[in-house]
Amino acid sequence: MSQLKIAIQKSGRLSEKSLALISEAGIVLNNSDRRLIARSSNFPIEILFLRDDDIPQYVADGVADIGIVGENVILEKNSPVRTVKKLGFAGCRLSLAIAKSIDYKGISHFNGKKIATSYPKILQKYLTDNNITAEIHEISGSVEIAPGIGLADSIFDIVSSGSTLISNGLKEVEVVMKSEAVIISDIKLSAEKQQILDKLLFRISSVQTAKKHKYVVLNAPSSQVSRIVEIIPGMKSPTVVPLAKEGWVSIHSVLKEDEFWEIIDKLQECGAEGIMVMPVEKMIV
Ligand code: PRT
Ligand code: ZN
Repeated sequence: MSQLKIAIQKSGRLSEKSLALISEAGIVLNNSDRRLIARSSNFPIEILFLRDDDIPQYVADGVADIGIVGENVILEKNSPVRTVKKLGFAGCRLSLAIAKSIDYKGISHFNGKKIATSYPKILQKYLTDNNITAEIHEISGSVEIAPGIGLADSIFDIVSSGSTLISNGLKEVEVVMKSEAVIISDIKLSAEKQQILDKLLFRISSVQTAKKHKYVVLNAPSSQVSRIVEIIPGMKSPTVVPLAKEGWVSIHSVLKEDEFWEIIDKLQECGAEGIMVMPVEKMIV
C-alpha cells in the first residue's frame, strides 16, 4: 500500500495550522514531535518536516508527493509543481515599501534605487514588467531594517498587519502579489497516490465548509414557520419539530457564518426565541 508523503514546515508561521489541518481531517499521527518524519496509524500518509523554502523543490523532485507552503515561496522558487488547494491561512502580501517621509509619486520612483529583499526573482520580474531598472540587494532576514542602516533605499517584503513597516518608519507603496498557504502536488503522482490525495482533499473541504457554517436551533410561533424557512433555508430544508407548548415549534438549520448577524436580526423580527448557535465540525454537501 502506497503512502502519500506530505512536506510541512518544521517550525514557523505555517506549522501549527498545517498540523491542525491534518488533525481536523481525522488523521492521527504517531509521533508529531517534528523530528524528521511522522507516520499515521489510520491514514496512508507520512509527514516530512522541512524548512518552507525547501518544500517546492522536494515536491518537484518527488521526494515528497505534496506539500503545504505559501504562494510567495512557490513563485520565488519557480519549481514545477501543481497548486491543488488554497487553504485560507497565512494570508499576506509582498509589497514595496519606502521611508514614510518620502513623497511617493508612482512606480518610476524606484528607477536607480537600491531595494533590499529576500524575494529577488519575484521583484525582478515585477520591475522588468514595469520597465524599472533598480539594484536588487538580496538579504535573507530582517529586510525591514535595511533602509534604516543605509543598506538600501527601500524594501520588498512580506506584509501582513503592516505594523513591522510602521515601527521601522516605512510605508507600503505597491502591492506586488497576495499570498496564502496552499497545497502543492508533484505533477506526476501515481494513480494510487492521487487517490489518497483526493481522499485527503475531500476531508479538508468538508472541514473548510463546516467552518464557514453554523448550526442554529430556535423556537418560534408555528405561524412564522414559512417566513423563517425563507430566512434560513438550510442544506435542503430546515427541520421543524413541534414543541410541547401548543402553537410553537423548534426549527433546526444551518447558516453561513458571514451572514450570521444579519440573519439573527431577521429571525428575532419573526418572533424567534431561545436561539442557539453551534459550530459545525464536518459538513458534507
Ligand atoms: O524557517 P523557515 O524557512 O521554514 O521559515 P521562514 O522564517 O522562512 O518563514 P515564516 O515561518 O516566517 O513564514 C512562512 C510563510 O508565512 C511565509 O512564506 C508567508 O507565506 C506566510 N506569512 C504570512 C508571513 C507573514 N504572514 C508575515 N507577516 N511570513 C512572514 N511574515 C513576516 C514578514 O517577513 C515581516 O517581517 O512578518 C513581518 C510582517 O508582519 P506584519 O504583521 O508586521 O506586517
Ligand atoms: Zn523560509
